[in-house]
Amino acid sequence: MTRDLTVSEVRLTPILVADPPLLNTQGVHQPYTPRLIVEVVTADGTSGVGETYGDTKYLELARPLADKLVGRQVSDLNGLFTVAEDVAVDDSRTSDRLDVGGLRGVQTNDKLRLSVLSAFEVACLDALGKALGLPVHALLGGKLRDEVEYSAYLFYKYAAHPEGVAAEQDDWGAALDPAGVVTQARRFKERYGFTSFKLKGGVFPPDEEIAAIRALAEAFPGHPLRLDPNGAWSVETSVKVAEELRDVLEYLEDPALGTSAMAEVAARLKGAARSASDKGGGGRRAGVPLATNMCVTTFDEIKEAFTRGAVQVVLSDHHYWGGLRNTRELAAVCRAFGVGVSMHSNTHLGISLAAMTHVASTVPGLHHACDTHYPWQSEDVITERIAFTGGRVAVPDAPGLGVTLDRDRLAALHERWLADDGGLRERDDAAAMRVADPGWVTPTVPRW
Ligand code: GKR
Ligand code: MG
Repeated sequence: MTRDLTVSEVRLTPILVADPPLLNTQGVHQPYTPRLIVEVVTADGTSGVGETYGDTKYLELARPLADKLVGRQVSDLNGLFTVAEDVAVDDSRTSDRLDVGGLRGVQTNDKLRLSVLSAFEVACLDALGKALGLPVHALLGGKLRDEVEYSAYLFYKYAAHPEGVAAEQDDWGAALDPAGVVTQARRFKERYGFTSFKLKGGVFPPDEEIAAIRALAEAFPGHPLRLDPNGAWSVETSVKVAEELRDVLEYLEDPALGTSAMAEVAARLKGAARSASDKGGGGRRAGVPLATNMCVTTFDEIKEAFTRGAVQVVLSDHHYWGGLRNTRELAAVCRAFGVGVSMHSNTHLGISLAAMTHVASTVPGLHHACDTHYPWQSEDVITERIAFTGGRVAVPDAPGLGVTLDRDRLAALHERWLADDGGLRERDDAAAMRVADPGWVTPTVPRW
């Protein structure tokens, strides 16, 4: 039977998802974070789902793109990117705003468009896979592994959102010092089996964060550890921290902001390692590798960063790279330059975790556990939450992404979005911090 895979309808559902009070250098997560769920339906009734950032500026791009998709073939993914070129939002709304939490530099229409496109691409792949009876990984050329490893994403955290602010409760408790971070890591290990740990830094003075990493190294000897202050440090501080944690860090993620600063840090670490080995320090590591999800976020940014040796690992985020096929292209470029690849995450639900798992299963040479915020999200819009066993997610072999949309949950989280009149439709970690600390100003220069 020939199926009619013409897109007949695209549904966009903005939602607000509960988020615990996780700290980063910009502030603290708001009690609810916006996400956008995209559903693509074909003429023969097949549907596919995708998920992306849900702030208004993404929604404004998604609406015209949804209209343009109707009448096109769900398999025409390259065409989707061409169609998206005519879709834009008012530039004044995107010009110089830093992306909250991710600090991804200037937000251009191109970057926003790719983040929106990623959800459409994933939804189309899901629908296509269901129509063909094939998992998404098969549409990407086939999985190379049956499970994908994730790391425990540790955050400094308040016990609860400020009193009087509407929020869901969580059972993780506070983590505001090395002992709290170790307790949180133990819980991650007990609940999900993670054996690799990433600490979100840039929150406390570097010496305190060094102490937290040392405490983790002592509690979990030999386990891979990472620290990510989201560019909160000067070059000087970055070099100092990297040298102090040289023996325990798998990599240091975005210690300083931007390619130039990262290139300087990398060069100084290399120089220090060389001079130590000249002085007979044989066996000394060639410097802690630097990873990024902030200075290499588009194909245009690759050349400068790689030729200057600014980063040794790129953390791809399929949302802002424009989807799963672009993620594979990024991985191929990284391979050509001998740069490692892994995955970045922001607050997300199970649809995105499934998409990440499918694409990660197809990337050759994935040597670092991927990041995920998923354990922090107590809510979801799929019928069965995705499980971690031994810190790993089994790669689904069911048709499409292998997830089923829970329409009741989706409707409930959309209701919350509709009811919001308190500014939660835009993620703003600095505003959330000002509720607890009215004098809080988001740092615009390295804090330390
Ligand atoms: O959720 O607070 C957060 C993170 O800081 C997130 O926004 C970052 O994008 O996890 C991300 C990172 O690795 O930089
Ligand atoms: Mg990062």
